[in-house]
Amino acid sequence: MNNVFIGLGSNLDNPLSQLKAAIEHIKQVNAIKLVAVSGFYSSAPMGPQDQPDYINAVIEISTSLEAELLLDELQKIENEQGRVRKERWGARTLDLDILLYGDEVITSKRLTVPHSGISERNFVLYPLQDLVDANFKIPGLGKLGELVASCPVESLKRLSEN
Ligand code: A4P
Ligand code: MG
Repeated sequence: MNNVFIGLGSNLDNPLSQLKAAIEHIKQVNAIKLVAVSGFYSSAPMGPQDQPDYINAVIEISTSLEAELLLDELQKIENEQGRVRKERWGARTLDLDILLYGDEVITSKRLTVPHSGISERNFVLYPLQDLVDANFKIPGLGKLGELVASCPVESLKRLSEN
């Protein structure tokens, strides 16, 4: 079994419900066991500013699926929840990213793991910090605590609900 962290993001069609529905869908996949869910966070959009704020969270799962098969399952769920791919970094009902896949480094046509941009994204690092301690090592990037320390909070807020 592989320990995997998935980043969830949404900024359309009731983002909080989108994330909760995605977690339920992920739980229903046979080869996936849900281990933990971070808090839910809101933040201003990274990238184009003419789109609503995002809600983000990170979950930890345990899975026997190899990385590309896991990506297939996550993309099915994105599609079921009405995701239409248009503009890069544009608004979306659901984005599911494989942040970390055990301690593997993957660079294939379909996958870059650890997910590119982890170290600049407060909406990934802060939720991840809800699930693992500061000494947790991100392959190729160093300790989570150090990444968090050099990534400003800016508009990121933890929602009180949940
Ligand atoms: N892909 C490569 N590596 C991975 C991985 N580790 N996990 C490939 C998942 N997919 C990965 O993704 C395009 C392709 O990336 C996939 O087909 C897969 O083979 P996509 O989600 O269809 O395309 P995209 O949305 O244009 O790009 P991307 O990179 O997913 O967007 P981002 O970087 O996730 O940015 N602001 C805030 N505050 N919060 C957000 O969550 N998200 C975005 C989207 C922009 N601004 C945001 C947020
Ligand atoms: Mg994505």
